[in-house]
Amino acid sequence: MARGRGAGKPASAARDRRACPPSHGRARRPALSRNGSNPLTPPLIAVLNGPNLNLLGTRQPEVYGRATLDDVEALCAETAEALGLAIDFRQTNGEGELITWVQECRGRAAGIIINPAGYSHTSIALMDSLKAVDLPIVEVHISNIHRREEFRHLSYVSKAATGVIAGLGIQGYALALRAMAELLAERGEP
Ligand code: CA2
Repeated sequence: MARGRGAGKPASAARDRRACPPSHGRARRPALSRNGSNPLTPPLIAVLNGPNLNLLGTRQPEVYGRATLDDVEALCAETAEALGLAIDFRQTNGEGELITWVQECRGRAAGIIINPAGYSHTSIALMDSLKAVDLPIVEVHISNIHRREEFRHLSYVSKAATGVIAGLGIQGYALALRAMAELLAERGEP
């Protein structure tokens, strides 16, 4: 079974790292109906994290802060619950795996929040996959990529994103979930 962050480690009982899992999965996984097909089921938001974000909190605290990716996941889970959303939070170091997860969101998730990390600045393939899903997409960067090295100023992913949040630390993820709730409401989704 493909698994995201924590490969080889037991996954948290409450949160599965696989985005948009198949509907025959374990009981505690969020149900997969999207777009209000079942108004009692919270819309599922895939929160996808790219390479090296598993290292958060271990190095470069002056750039990325001291929070770990587990802290980010807990923040997202708490925020999503308050907003009536379900999340599927994952991290991968692989470009192909990230693209596969994006593709799997089609017809299963109501929206995508993505911190593509280094692939933001390099991956036309990831951009293409995001353009193909036809879902609201919020791109998040913990740091303000525009105040950093020039090579970080261009994000191909931004060309596919509905909106971008950068430079607000891990609170950017919570803000992205709030923005997603608004985007879904505008679309008439629960
Ligand atoms: O600011 C962000 O969220 C970034 O997406 C983070 C990426 C970077 O390549 C982007 O330009 C901006 C880097 C993620 C790796 O994070 C680390 C954290 C701690 C130690 C080492 C890497």
